[in-house]
Amino acid sequence: VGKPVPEDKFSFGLWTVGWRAADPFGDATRPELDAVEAVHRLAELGAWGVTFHDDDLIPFGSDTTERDRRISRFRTALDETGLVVPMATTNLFTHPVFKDGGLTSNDREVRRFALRKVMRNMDLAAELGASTYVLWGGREGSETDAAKDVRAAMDRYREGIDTLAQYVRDQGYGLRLALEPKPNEPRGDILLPTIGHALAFISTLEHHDMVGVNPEVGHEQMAGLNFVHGIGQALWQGKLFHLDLNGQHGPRYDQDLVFGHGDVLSAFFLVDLLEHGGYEGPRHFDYKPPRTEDIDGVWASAEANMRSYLLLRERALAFRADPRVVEALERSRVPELSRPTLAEGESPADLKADRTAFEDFDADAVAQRGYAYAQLSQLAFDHLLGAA
Ligand code: GLT
Ligand code: MN
Ligand code: MN
Ligand code: MN
Repeated sequence: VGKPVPEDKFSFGLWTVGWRAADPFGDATRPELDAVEAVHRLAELGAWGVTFHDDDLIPFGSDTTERDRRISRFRTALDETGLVVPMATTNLFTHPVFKDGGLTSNDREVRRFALRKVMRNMDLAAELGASTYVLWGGREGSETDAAKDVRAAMDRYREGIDTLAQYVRDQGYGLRLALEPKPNEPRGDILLPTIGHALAFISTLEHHDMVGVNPEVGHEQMAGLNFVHGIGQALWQGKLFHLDLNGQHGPRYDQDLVFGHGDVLSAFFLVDLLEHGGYEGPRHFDYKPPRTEDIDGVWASAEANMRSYLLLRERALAFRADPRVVEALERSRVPELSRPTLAEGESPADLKADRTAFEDFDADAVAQRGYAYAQLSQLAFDHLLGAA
Protein backbone atom coordinates (compact mmCIF):
# COMPACT_ATOMS: atom_id res chain seq x y z
CA VAL A 1 0.00 0.00 0.00
CA GLY A 2 1.01 3.59 -0.53
CA LYS A 3 1.77 6.27 2.00
CA PRO A 4 -1.17 7.91 3.77
CA VAL A 5 -2.39 11.10 2.11
CA PRO A 6 -4.73 13.82 3.43
CA GLU A 7 -7.54 12.45 1.22
CA ASP A 8 -7.55 9.35 3.47
CA LYS A 9 -8.83 11.63 6.26
CA PHE A 10 -6.68 10.14 9.02
CA SER A 11 -6.76 12.07 12.29
CA PHE A 12 -5.21 11.60 15.72
CA GLY A 13 -5.93 12.93 19.19
CA LEU A 14 -3.12 15.00 20.72
CA TRP A 15 -3.60 12.77 23.77
CA THR A 16 -2.69 9.63 21.77
CA VAL A 17 0.84 10.32 20.53
CA GLY A 18 1.21 12.67 23.50
CA TRP A 19 0.42 9.96 26.06
CA ARG A 20 3.27 9.86 28.55
CA ALA A 21 2.35 6.30 29.56
CA ALA A 22 1.67 6.78 33.24
CA ASP A 23 -0.62 3.92 34.30
CA PRO A 24 -2.17 2.93 37.64
CA PHE A 25 0.97 0.92 38.49
CA GLY A 26 3.80 2.97 37.08
CA ASP A 27 5.15 6.41 36.36
CA ALA A 28 5.34 8.03 32.95
CA THR A 29 7.99 6.54 30.68
CA ARG A 30 8.12 9.36 28.16
CA PRO A 31 8.67 13.12 28.36
CA GLU A 32 5.99 15.64 27.47
CA LEU A 33 5.37 16.02 23.74
CA ASP A 34 4.92 19.57 22.48
CA ALA A 35 1.64 19.97 20.57
CA VAL A 36 3.49 21.88 17.84
CA GLU A 37 5.92 18.99 17.38
CA ALA A 38 2.98 16.55 17.28
CA VAL A 39 1.26 18.56 14.55
CA HIS A 40 4.40 18.65 12.42
CA ARG A 41 5.20 14.98 12.81
CA LEU A 42 1.61 13.88 12.12
CA ALA A 43 1.54 16.01 8.98
CA GLU A 44 4.85 14.50 7.81
CA LEU A 45 3.42 11.03 8.29
CA GLY A 46 0.48 11.88 6.03
CA ALA A 47 -2.25 12.54 8.58
CA TRP A 48 -5.02 14.99 7.70
CA GLY A 49 -6.32 16.13 11.07
CA VAL A 50 -5.56 16.56 14.74
CA THR A 51 -8.04 16.60 17.62
CA PHE A 52 -7.68 17.67 21.24
CA HIS A 53 -9.14 18.04 24.71
CA ASP A 54 -9.00 21.57 26.09
CA ASP A 55 -6.44 20.41 28.65
CA ASP A 56 -4.22 18.69 26.05
CA LEU A 57 -3.54 22.06 24.51
CA ILE A 58 -3.91 24.38 27.50
CA PRO A 59 -3.03 22.86 30.90
CA PHE A 60 -5.88 23.09 33.42
CA GLY A 61 -5.69 26.35 35.33
CA SER A 62 -3.53 28.27 32.82
CA ASP A 63 -4.03 32.05 32.89
CA THR A 64 -5.30 33.94 29.85
CA THR A 65 -1.86 34.99 28.63
CA GLU A 66 -0.60 31.41 28.70
CA ARG A 67 -3.81 30.17 27.10
CA ASP A 68 -3.53 32.65 24.23
CA ARG A 69 0.14 31.83 23.74
CA ARG A 70 -0.56 28.10 23.48
CA ILE A 71 -3.45 28.59 21.07
CA SER A 72 -1.47 30.89 18.83
CA ARG A 73 1.49 28.46 18.62
CA PHE A 74 -0.94 25.67 17.77
CA ARG A 75 -2.63 27.76 15.10
CA THR A 76 0.72 28.58 13.51
CA ALA A 77 1.58 24.88 13.38
CA LEU A 78 -1.78 24.16 11.70
CA ASP A 79 -1.17 26.92 9.15
CA GLU A 80 2.35 25.68 8.44
CA THR A 81 1.30 22.07 7.90
CA GLY A 82 -2.24 22.35 6.52
CA LEU A 83 -3.50 19.99 9.23
CA VAL A 84 -7.17 20.56 10.10
CA VAL A 85 -9.07 20.25 13.39
CA PRO A 86 -12.14 18.14 12.55
CA MET A 87 -13.10 17.49 16.18
CA ALA A 88 -12.46 18.69 19.72
CA THR A 89 -13.55 17.52 23.14
CA THR A 90 -13.40 18.38 26.84
CA ASN A 91 -11.44 16.82 29.65
CA LEU A 92 -14.08 16.19 32.32
CA PHE A 93 -12.15 13.35 33.96
CA THR A 94 -8.58 14.18 35.04
CA HIS A 95 -8.98 16.87 37.69
CA PRO A 96 -10.14 15.51 41.06
CA VAL A 97 -13.10 17.89 40.94
CA PHE A 98 -14.62 15.48 38.40
CA LYS A 99 -14.21 12.39 40.57
CA ASP A 100 -18.00 11.89 40.60
CA GLY A 101 -18.46 13.02 37.01
CA GLY A 102 -19.02 16.29 35.16
CA LEU A 103 -22.53 16.57 33.74
CA THR A 104 -23.95 14.01 36.20
CA SER A 105 -21.96 14.63 39.38
CA ASN A 106 -24.20 14.62 42.43
CA ASP A 107 -22.66 18.04 43.20
CA ARG A 108 -24.58 20.73 41.30
CA GLU A 109 -21.67 23.19 41.46
CA VAL A 110 -19.47 20.67 39.70
CA ARG A 111 -22.13 20.21 37.00
CA ARG A 112 -22.30 23.96 36.39
CA PHE A 113 -18.51 24.18 36.21
CA ALA A 114 -18.41 21.23 33.78
CA LEU A 115 -20.90 22.92 31.45
CA ARG A 116 -18.88 26.13 31.46
CA LYS A 117 -15.68 24.19 30.73
CA VAL A 118 -17.31 22.51 27.72
CA MET A 119 -18.76 25.81 26.45
CA ARG A 120 -15.38 27.49 26.66
CA ASN A 121 -13.72 24.82 24.57
CA MET A 122 -16.62 24.77 22.11
CA ASP A 123 -15.78 28.41 21.40
CA LEU A 124 -12.23 27.37 20.55
CA ALA A 125 -13.38 24.32 18.55
CA ALA A 126 -15.66 26.52 16.43
CA GLU A 127 -12.88 29.08 15.93
CA LEU A 128 -10.56 26.34 14.69
CA GLY A 129 -13.20 25.10 12.24
CA ALA A 130 -14.16 21.82 13.93
CA SER A 131 -17.44 20.23 12.85
CA THR A 132 -17.78 17.62 15.60
CA TYR A 133 -17.69 18.01 19.37
CA VAL A 134 -17.15 14.74 21.25
CA LEU A 135 -18.41 14.06 24.76
CA TRP A 136 -16.92 11.03 26.45
CA GLY A 137 -18.44 10.73 29.91
CA GLY A 138 -15.69 8.61 31.42
CA ARG A 139 -16.42 9.77 34.97
CA GLU A 140 -20.20 9.76 34.62
CA GLY A 141 -21.10 6.69 36.63
CA SER A 142 -20.51 5.02 39.97
CA GLU A 143 -18.82 2.30 41.97
CA THR A 144 -21.87 1.66 44.14
CA ASP A 145 -25.51 1.67 43.12
CA ALA A 146 -26.35 3.34 46.43
CA ALA A 147 -24.59 6.49 45.21
CA LYS A 148 -26.33 7.20 41.93
CA ASP A 149 -30.00 7.70 41.22
CA VAL A 150 -29.69 6.65 37.58
CA ARG A 151 -33.01 8.25 36.59
CA ALA A 152 -31.94 11.58 38.06
CA ALA A 153 -28.52 11.19 36.44
CA MET A 154 -30.17 10.66 33.06
CA ASP A 155 -32.25 13.80 33.65
CA ARG A 156 -29.09 15.77 34.31
CA TYR A 157 -27.28 14.14 31.35
CA ARG A 158 -30.14 15.17 29.09
CA GLU A 159 -30.24 18.64 30.59
CA GLY A 160 -26.49 18.98 30.06
CA ILE A 161 -26.46 17.83 26.43
CA ASP A 162 -29.56 19.90 25.59
CA THR A 163 -27.97 22.96 27.18
CA LEU A 164 -24.79 22.47 25.15
CA ALA A 165 -26.70 21.88 21.92
CA GLN A 166 -28.74 25.02 22.61
CA TYR A 167 -25.49 26.93 23.20
CA VAL A 168 -24.12 25.75 19.84
CA ARG A 169 -27.32 26.92 18.14
CA ASP A 170 -27.37 30.26 19.94
CA GLN A 171 -23.77 30.91 18.90
CA GLY A 172 -24.42 29.78 15.33
CA TYR A 173 -21.56 27.28 15.49
CA GLY A 174 -21.37 24.55 12.84
CA LEU A 175 -20.83 21.85 15.45
CA ARG A 176 -22.59 18.54 15.91
CA LEU A 177 -22.28 16.66 19.19
CA ALA A 178 -21.08 13.05 19.35
CA LEU A 179 -21.46 10.96 22.51
CA GLU A 180 -18.80 8.31 23.11
CA PRO A 181 -20.00 5.18 24.94
CA LYS A 182 -17.83 3.06 27.24
CA PRO A 183 -18.98 0.37 29.69
CA ASN A 184 -16.45 0.93 32.52
CA GLU A 185 -12.98 2.32 33.33
CA PRO A 186 -12.24 4.65 34.95
CA ARG A 187 -15.61 4.33 36.76
CA GLY A 188 -16.79 0.94 37.97
CA ASP A 189 -19.80 1.44 35.71
CA ILE A 190 -20.21 4.27 33.23
CA LEU A 191 -23.55 5.73 32.10
CA LEU A 192 -24.34 5.28 28.38
CA PRO A 193 -22.21 2.09 28.33
CA THR A 194 -22.81 1.06 24.70
CA ILE A 195 -23.78 2.44 21.31
CA GLY A 196 -27.30 1.14 21.88
CA HIS A 197 -27.72 2.94 25.19
CA ALA A 198 -26.42 6.15 23.62
CA LEU A 199 -28.76 5.94 20.62
CA ALA A 200 -31.75 5.35 22.88
CA PHE A 201 -30.74 8.31 25.09
CA ILE A 202 -30.28 10.60 22.07
CA SER A 203 -33.84 9.95 20.94
CA THR A 204 -35.06 11.62 24.16
CA LEU A 205 -33.15 14.88 23.54
CA GLU A 206 -34.70 18.15 22.55
CA HIS A 207 -31.97 18.71 19.96
CA HIS A 208 -31.68 15.05 18.98
CA ASP A 209 -30.95 15.95 15.36
CA MET A 210 -27.67 17.62 16.41
CA VAL A 211 -26.46 14.68 18.48
CA GLY A 212 -24.91 11.41 17.29
CA VAL A 213 -22.33 8.92 18.48
CA ASN A 214 -18.55 8.54 18.49
CA PRO A 215 -18.12 4.80 19.01
CA GLU A 216 -14.70 3.36 19.86
CA VAL A 217 -13.70 -0.13 18.68
CA GLY A 218 -12.28 -1.24 22.01
CA HIS A 219 -15.10 0.14 24.12
CA GLU A 220 -17.79 -2.00 22.47
CA GLN A 221 -15.48 -5.02 22.52
CA MET A 222 -14.89 -4.51 26.26
CA ALA A 223 -18.65 -5.01 26.56
CA GLY A 224 -18.41 -8.18 24.47
CA LEU A 225 -20.29 -6.61 21.58
CA ASN A 226 -19.89 -6.79 17.81
CA PHE A 227 -18.47 -3.39 16.77
CA VAL A 228 -19.38 -3.86 13.10
CA HIS A 229 -23.02 -4.39 14.02
CA GLY A 230 -23.00 -1.35 16.30
CA ILE A 231 -21.52 0.81 13.55
CA GLY A 232 -24.00 -0.64 11.09
CA GLN A 233 -26.92 0.42 13.23
CA ALA A 234 -25.44 3.86 13.96
CA LEU A 235 -24.99 4.41 10.21
CA TRP A 236 -28.51 3.18 9.53
CA GLN A 237 -29.87 5.68 12.04
CA GLY A 238 -27.80 8.51 10.52
CA LYS A 239 -25.97 8.87 13.81
CA LEU A 240 -22.39 7.92 12.99
CA PHE A 241 -20.96 11.42 13.36
CA HIS A 242 -17.39 10.31 14.15
CA LEU A 243 -15.52 7.21 15.36
CA ASP A 244 -12.46 6.12 17.36
CA LEU A 245 -10.39 3.40 15.71
CA ASN A 246 -8.11 1.18 17.80
CA GLY A 247 -7.49 -2.44 18.80
CA GLN A 248 -8.67 -4.55 21.73
CA HIS A 249 -8.48 -8.21 22.76
CA GLY A 250 -11.96 -8.90 24.06
CA PRO A 251 -13.46 -8.00 27.42
CA ARG A 252 -10.70 -6.77 29.72
CA TYR A 253 -9.20 -3.36 30.56
CA ASP A 254 -9.22 -0.70 27.81
CA GLN A 255 -6.15 -1.60 25.76
CA ASP A 256 -6.22 1.16 23.13
CA LEU A 257 -3.96 -0.89 20.83
CA VAL A 258 -3.05 0.13 17.30
CA PHE A 259 -5.98 -0.18 14.90
CA GLY A 260 -6.30 -3.75 13.62
CA HIS A 261 -3.94 -5.12 16.29
CA GLY A 262 -6.77 -6.84 18.11
CA ASP A 263 -9.68 -8.55 16.42
CA VAL A 264 -8.30 -8.24 12.90
CA LEU A 265 -11.21 -10.00 11.21
CA SER A 266 -13.63 -7.52 12.80
CA ALA A 267 -11.34 -4.68 11.70
CA PHE A 268 -11.50 -6.00 8.12
CA PHE A 269 -15.30 -6.01 8.11
CA LEU A 270 -15.35 -2.60 9.79
CA VAL A 271 -13.20 -1.03 7.07
CA ASP A 272 -15.30 -2.81 4.45
CA LEU A 273 -18.42 -1.25 6.00
CA LEU A 274 -16.94 2.23 6.35
CA GLU A 275 -15.71 2.21 2.76
CA HIS A 276 -19.00 0.93 1.34
CA GLY A 277 -21.51 2.19 3.86
CA GLY A 278 -21.41 5.87 3.01
CA TYR A 279 -19.35 7.06 6.00
CA GLU A 280 -17.44 10.13 4.87
CA GLY A 281 -16.15 11.38 8.20
CA PRO A 282 -12.70 11.25 9.74
CA ARG A 283 -10.83 7.99 10.26
CA HIS A 284 -9.82 8.98 13.76
CA PHE A 285 -7.33 6.96 15.79
CA ASP A 286 -7.72 6.86 19.56
CA TYR A 287 -4.95 4.54 20.70
CA LYS A 288 -2.08 4.55 23.13
CA PRO A 289 1.51 4.01 22.01
CA PRO A 290 2.62 1.18 24.33
CA ARG A 291 4.38 2.16 27.53
CA THR A 292 7.52 0.34 26.35
CA GLU A 293 8.08 2.75 23.48
CA ASP A 294 10.38 5.75 23.22
CA ILE A 295 9.49 8.62 20.91
CA ASP A 296 10.59 6.71 17.80
CA GLY A 297 8.21 3.94 18.80
CA VAL A 298 5.47 6.52 19.23
CA TRP A 299 5.80 7.66 15.62
CA ALA A 300 6.17 4.07 14.40
CA SER A 301 2.89 3.22 16.16
CA ALA A 302 1.15 6.28 14.70
CA GLU A 303 2.25 5.16 11.24
CA ALA A 304 1.10 1.62 12.03
CA ASN A 305 -2.50 2.77 12.59
CA MET A 306 -2.68 4.35 9.15
CA ARG A 307 -0.87 1.48 7.45
CA SER A 308 -3.21 -1.04 9.04
CA TYR A 309 -6.22 0.91 7.79
CA LEU A 310 -4.80 1.21 4.27
CA LEU A 311 -3.94 -2.51 4.14
CA LEU A 312 -7.42 -3.44 5.30
CA ARG A 313 -8.95 -1.01 2.82
CA GLU A 314 -6.95 -2.52 -0.02
CA ARG A 315 -8.06 -6.02 0.99
CA ALA A 316 -11.69 -4.97 1.45
CA LEU A 317 -11.80 -3.35 -2.00
CA ALA A 318 -10.28 -6.49 -3.57
CA PHE A 319 -12.87 -8.61 -1.73
CA ARG A 320 -15.75 -6.56 -3.14
CA ALA A 321 -14.27 -6.55 -6.66
CA ASP A 322 -13.65 -10.31 -6.82
CA PRO A 323 -16.22 -11.96 -9.18
CA ARG A 324 -16.10 -15.09 -6.99
CA VAL A 325 -17.23 -12.94 -4.06
CA VAL A 326 -20.05 -11.39 -6.07
CA GLU A 327 -21.17 -14.89 -6.96
CA ALA A 328 -20.81 -16.14 -3.38
CA LEU A 329 -22.84 -13.21 -2.07
CA GLU A 330 -25.55 -14.08 -4.55
CA ARG A 331 -25.49 -17.74 -3.51
CA SER A 332 -25.81 -16.66 0.11
CA ARG A 333 -28.76 -14.45 -0.85
CA VAL A 334 -27.12 -11.40 0.70
CA PRO A 335 -28.61 -9.00 -1.89
CA GLU A 336 -32.04 -10.53 -1.28
CA LEU A 337 -32.11 -9.02 2.20
CA SER A 338 -32.38 -5.59 0.58
CA ARG A 339 -35.64 -6.62 -1.05
CA PRO A 340 -38.67 -5.61 1.03
CA THR A 341 -40.52 -8.55 2.54
CA LEU A 342 -43.90 -7.31 1.35
CA ALA A 343 -44.55 -6.44 -2.31
CA GLU A 344 -45.19 -2.83 -3.23
CA GLY A 345 -48.66 -1.88 -2.05
CA GLU A 346 -49.19 -5.25 -0.39
CA SER A 347 -51.19 -4.96 2.83
CA PRO A 348 -51.17 -7.25 5.87
CA ALA A 349 -54.51 -8.58 4.60
CA ASP A 350 -52.96 -9.33 1.19
CA LEU A 351 -50.16 -11.21 2.92
CA LYS A 352 -52.72 -13.11 4.93
CA ALA A 353 -54.47 -14.07 1.71
CA ASP A 354 -51.25 -15.32 0.09
CA ARG A 355 -51.42 -19.11 0.49
CA THR A 356 -47.85 -19.57 -0.84
CA ALA A 357 -46.59 -17.70 2.22
CA PHE A 358 -48.15 -20.10 4.67
CA GLU A 359 -50.67 -22.81 3.76
CA ASP A 360 -48.64 -24.03 0.77
CA PHE A 361 -45.25 -23.05 2.22
CA ASP A 362 -43.11 -26.15 2.72
CA ALA A 363 -41.06 -25.25 5.79
CA ASP A 364 -39.28 -28.61 5.79
CA ALA A 365 -38.20 -28.24 2.18
CA VAL A 366 -37.04 -24.65 2.59
CA ALA A 367 -35.21 -25.58 5.78
CA GLN A 368 -32.93 -27.76 3.66
CA ARG A 369 -31.47 -24.81 1.73
CA GLY A 370 -27.96 -23.98 2.91
CA TYR A 371 -26.84 -20.38 3.07
CA ALA A 372 -23.26 -21.07 1.90
CA TYR A 373 -21.89 -18.65 4.48
CA ALA A 374 -18.97 -20.99 5.11
CA GLN A 375 -17.64 -20.45 1.58
CA LEU A 376 -18.33 -16.71 1.67
CA SER A 377 -16.71 -16.27 5.04
CA GLN A 378 -13.54 -18.08 3.97
CA LEU A 379 -13.31 -15.94 0.84
CA ALA A 380 -13.23 -12.91 3.13
CA PHE A 381 -10.57 -14.56 5.26
CA ASP A 382 -8.48 -15.39 2.18
CA HIS A 383 -8.71 -11.79 0.99
CA LEU A 384 -7.78 -10.51 4.44
CA LEU A 385 -4.64 -12.65 4.42
CA GLY A 386 -3.83 -11.79 0.81
CA ALA A 387 -4.35 -15.42 -0.20
CA ALA A 388 -7.31 -14.97 -2.54
C1 GLT B 1 -9.82 9.32 26.81
C2 GLT B 1 -10.76 8.20 26.48
C3 GLT B 1 -11.06 8.16 25.03
C4 GLT B 1 -11.90 9.33 24.60
C5 GLT B 1 -11.20 10.62 24.74
C6 GLT B 1 -12.17 11.72 24.48
S1 GLT B 1 -10.41 10.80 26.23
O1 GLT B 1 -8.56 9.09 26.28
O2 GLT B 1 -10.12 7.00 26.89
O3 GLT B 1 -11.68 6.98 24.65
O4 GLT B 1 -12.19 9.18 23.25
O5 GLT B 1 -12.56 12.37 25.62
MN1 MN C 1 -12.10 7.20 22.47
MN1 MN D 1 -10.29 3.26 24.76
MN1 MN E 1 -8.92 6.00 25.49
